[in-house]
Amino acid sequence: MERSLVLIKSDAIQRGLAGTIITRLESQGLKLVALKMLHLDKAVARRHYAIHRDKPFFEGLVDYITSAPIIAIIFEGERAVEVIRGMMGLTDPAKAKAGTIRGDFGLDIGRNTIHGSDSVETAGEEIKIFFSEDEIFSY
Ligand code: IDP
Ligand code: MG
Repeated sequence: MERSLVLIKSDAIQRGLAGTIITRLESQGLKLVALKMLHLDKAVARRHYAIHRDKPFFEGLVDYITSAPIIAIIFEGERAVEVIRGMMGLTDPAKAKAGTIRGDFGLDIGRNTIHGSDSVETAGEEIKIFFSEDEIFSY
């Protein structure tokens, strides 16, 4: 079964949207197999977003994701990566469709409420940043 790493980002935690976002994903049939709340330090944030390290928004992104706690989740399901990306909507909430999480709750491209892995390969790498094997449940 496919796995994806989801982060409920700092802006969503600050605004009390964690439950709403998790409910949307669970209601779609995605299975919660790991979950933790954590306050990222800058080193882990830089590792998670390493692919963007040369972008002009990188330092702002690291500051934002470390500005408040986040919730990290592993969801499991058929085509979980693609299903979650679809439910998230486009990166920029102004362009994301109504009915998607970013379309409905995102404030701007820097505060777009949720991260979801963009490929099965990336999911495998991201999961290792946030979880050890004994934190992932089978049921
Ligand atoms: P994604 O989250 O939809 O996969 P990416 O292009 O991988 O989008 O960018 C990662 C994150 O970096 C975005 O979710 C957003 O928080 C932030 N980001 C992307 N582009 C910009 C930008 O132009 N300005 C500020 N932040 C950005
Ligand atoms: Mg991405």
